[in-house]
Amino acid sequence: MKYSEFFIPTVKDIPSDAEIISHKLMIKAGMIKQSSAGIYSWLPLGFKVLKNIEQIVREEQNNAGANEMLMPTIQSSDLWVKSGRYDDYGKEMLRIKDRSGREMLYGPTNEELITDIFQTYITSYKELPKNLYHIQWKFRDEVRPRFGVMRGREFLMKDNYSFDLNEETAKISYNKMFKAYIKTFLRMGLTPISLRAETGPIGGNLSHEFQILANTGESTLYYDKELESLDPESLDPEKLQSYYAAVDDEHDEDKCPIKKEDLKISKGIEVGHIFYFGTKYSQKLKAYVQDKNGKRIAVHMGSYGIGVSRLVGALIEANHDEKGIKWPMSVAPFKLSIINLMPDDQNCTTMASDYYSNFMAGNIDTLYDDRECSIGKKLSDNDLIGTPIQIIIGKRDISAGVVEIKDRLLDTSEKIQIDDVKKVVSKKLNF
Ligand code: 5CA
Repeated sequence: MKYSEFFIPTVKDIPSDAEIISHKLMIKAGMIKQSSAGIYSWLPLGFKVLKNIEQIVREEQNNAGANEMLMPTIQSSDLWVKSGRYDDYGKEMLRIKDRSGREMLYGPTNEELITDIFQTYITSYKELPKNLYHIQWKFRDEVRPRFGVMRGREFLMKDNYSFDLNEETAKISYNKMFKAYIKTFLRMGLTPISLRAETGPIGGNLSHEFQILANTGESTLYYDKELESLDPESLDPEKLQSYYAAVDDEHDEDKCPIKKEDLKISKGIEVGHIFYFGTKYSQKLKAYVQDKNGKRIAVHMGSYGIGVSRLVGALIEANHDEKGIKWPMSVAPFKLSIINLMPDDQNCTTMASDYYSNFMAGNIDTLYDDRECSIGKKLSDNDLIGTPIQIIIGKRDISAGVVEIKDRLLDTSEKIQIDDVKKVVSKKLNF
């Protein structure tokens, strides 16, 4: 993509209600525009990151055997009345009437709808287990939407639902998802910390929350240091669940079961939450299957959520400096910027175009900064939007036979011989 053709409305003045760094940087980098409280338009740069995150989430769900589908955002109230949550959900639920006066709502989550789909088609234990998910917008009329996309009213969530014959197999499904979650966050270059959690309005008695470490996070976490060095190839959910981890109001120094030298204290942000709630919804919504003996029994269910749009903010909280965002390679909107400092100079432009076509041909998402603007603005914009690797092409460098390569993540800048540039950059990009 040529910068001159791309729409990145970077801005200098940040609205005063942007309190946290990710909110400020998302506005500054032209990623989002608020439409009304807690509701945002995703501008091209923000949308690219959202899609990259969504794709990692999708791949790990598919790897774990979950089926992708899509349920509507608008639901009828009927199933919610049956589950008993139509009243329980209170003001957080956005209620709408259609032209015939039927009560509808903008879904805050999908336990009811998916249970109804399940019971329509599945009647035998032979078809279990099943795991279904979608990545869809949700609406929760939060009392205080704040922190940009981190606590929105409209937000993108990946939610899936597992169906099993009994508690034992339901726990296998739960642990599969647990593992998929850790892998998902590790792929994004984050450090996930899993904690036992409250179940709240979703219900049930087994639940884990997934926080990621970020110095500017809202919660304070106390946890076993082992949780910081997980190997994605050998994750054992049972073992991970046995490590100590607690949020500050649950942590008691005197009762903490691990040695002081093994205890770490860091800030975190909740990005995922999983629940096992047994037959809570299947009983009320009649999701029964026949077991081996022909007896009809209610299926055991779990639900699993990842805040896809929240992750955009959380990733920035975990990866930024005073110049702007530092995207981990796996989610970066552009992996490489080619910055032509002198578009008027034939040598600079020939070289920049050559690198651009070379890396685009290699399927590297590249931003070619071909704008007619000051050198300072070019450099600061590319740092602000956080491109991990930047090739900086200037007239004086070319005369000296070199090109500058900046690594935004390692915070290094080196002058590389022109002939070596493609090799060095390809290595950094892993391609
Ligand atoms: N039905 C269950 C699991 S599918 C559920 O709704 N769980 S949840 O309420 O914990 O939400 C799942 C994830 O969505 C949270 O971990 C969080 O990352 C994200 N989330 C929840 N509320 C918001 C919000 N207001 N803004 C942005 N993300 C949110």
